[in-house]
Amino acid sequence: NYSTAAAVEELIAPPVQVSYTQHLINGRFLDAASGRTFPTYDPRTGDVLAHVAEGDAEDIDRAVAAARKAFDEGPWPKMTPYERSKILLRFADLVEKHNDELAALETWNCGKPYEQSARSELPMLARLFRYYAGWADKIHGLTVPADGNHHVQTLHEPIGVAGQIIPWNFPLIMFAWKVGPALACGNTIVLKTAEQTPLTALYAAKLFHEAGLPPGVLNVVSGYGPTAGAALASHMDVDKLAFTGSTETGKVVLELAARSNLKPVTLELGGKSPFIVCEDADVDKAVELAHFALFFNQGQCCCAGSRTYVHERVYDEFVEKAKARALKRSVGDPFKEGIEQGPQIDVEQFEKVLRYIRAGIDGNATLECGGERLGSKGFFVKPTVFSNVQDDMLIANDEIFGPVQSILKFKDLDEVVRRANTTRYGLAAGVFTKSIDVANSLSRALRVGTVWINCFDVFDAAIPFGGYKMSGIGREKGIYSLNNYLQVKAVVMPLKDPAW
Ligand code: TXE
Repeated sequence: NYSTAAAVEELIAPPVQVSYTQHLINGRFLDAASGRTFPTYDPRTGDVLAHVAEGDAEDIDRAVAAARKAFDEGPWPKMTPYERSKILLRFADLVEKHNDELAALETWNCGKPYEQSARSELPMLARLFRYYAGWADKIHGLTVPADGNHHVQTLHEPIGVAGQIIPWNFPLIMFAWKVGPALACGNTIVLKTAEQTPLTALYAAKLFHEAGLPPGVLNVVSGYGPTAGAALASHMDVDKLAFTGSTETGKVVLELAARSNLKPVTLELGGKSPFIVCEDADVDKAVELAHFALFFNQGQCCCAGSRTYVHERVYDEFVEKAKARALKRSVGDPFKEGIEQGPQIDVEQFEKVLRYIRAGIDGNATLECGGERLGSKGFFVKPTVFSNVQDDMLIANDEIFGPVQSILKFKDLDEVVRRANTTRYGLAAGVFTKSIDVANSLSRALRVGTVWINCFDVFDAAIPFGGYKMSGIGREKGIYSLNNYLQVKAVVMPLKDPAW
């Protein structure tokens, strides 16, 4: 059965202090220009964890000016790629040295299980920066065989000052996906963290300076979206914008970028990913993987497998076992060992999840288990499973971003492909089958940026990630992420008989 309410009410004191709450601009910690601060919370209780400098347009101006100067005059873009690579590697070493502190801070501010922060996400952070360190000295242009008597080459140059806006569900991993490629390519950065989770990026940016990053190369501003975020997206001196968050806000920042200086924008947005369990599936394994695909990180994943399509032949058995698995999920203080699920990030998300659960019940989906909060404080939600979900229900269409699994029944593969693709999103899909033919044909038919066959949430640094349709524009990670941070310059010169 569910963890008891006590598991979410008797809390462990986090084994870490909050060290940095000011903006990090030009290598120095600074108060907001306005002097204002805003609270950040412990999602286990809803209590204030710290007060953080509240950035607005003036702070963004200061940070962009520092990044501009560091790009135009500073050593960073002119350093040898090998020198840049060594700084990224030194940062990765410092991440390992401060693993437990950073992990505790991440869990405290974000609510994810400490085991997940410390044993999976922090090692991944170091790995991502080592991956990008490897790219720094392997970025080069081409010699182009153009018609005519010309020597033609392309130079791959850094794009300039990158503005980056990140969400709260994976604060440090999102920091890495954005900062890693931008720095490897020689850019400078102004990063705006999510207002819910400002703490770990400040800590990480401080470590970057310890690793030898010159001042002004990586500036971190805390603050809200419509003020600090919008100022960054519309800044005339920002050369590129990268954003991860909701589809609604993605449209807003794209418009701000277009209306200001037409800076190129990459977007990583919402999803409603299908997880397809075929008739040949080993049901026990499929249940476990589908459970992980949805409930991982409190269900707060853009690529969560939030439409579990199960073949009619195995449907009843699957539903029964999915319910049993959800009932066994351990929910509680994320600092406690063995806890699989902590609280949702904040009261808005918590209430949004409970509203969608209510919509599922009102829409006549069958509530198999869960359906309510756990305990009386903080933002814990019981793992929830709905069966008999129909494609036209709200819970089958909207991104819930919480621990709510929706199970739908299908009869044949053509039908499930059509239904899986009938969504405005196209981020990811899971397919569970023993047949290589089914795996091959479904992976080609699904209109999504990632297809995981018999696995899910595999996030290696080298694997590109991003969305089709309204799940986004562009790819992060892997070789594809470098293009987002490079300009291509063609240089053309006559081989003989110069015009002059
Ligand atoms: O997202 P926002 P929110 C989805 C998920 C969630 C919903 C709302 O469904 O329930 O979005 O979450 C900044 N100009 N995802 O409100 O608003 C904001 O400060 C510039 C999916 O947290 O998109 C934060 O830094 N920036 C997602 C970032 O945008 C603005 C992860 C994300 O916030 C801004 C998170 C503005 N006008 C939520 N308004 C994913 N793809 O993983 C806000 N921001």
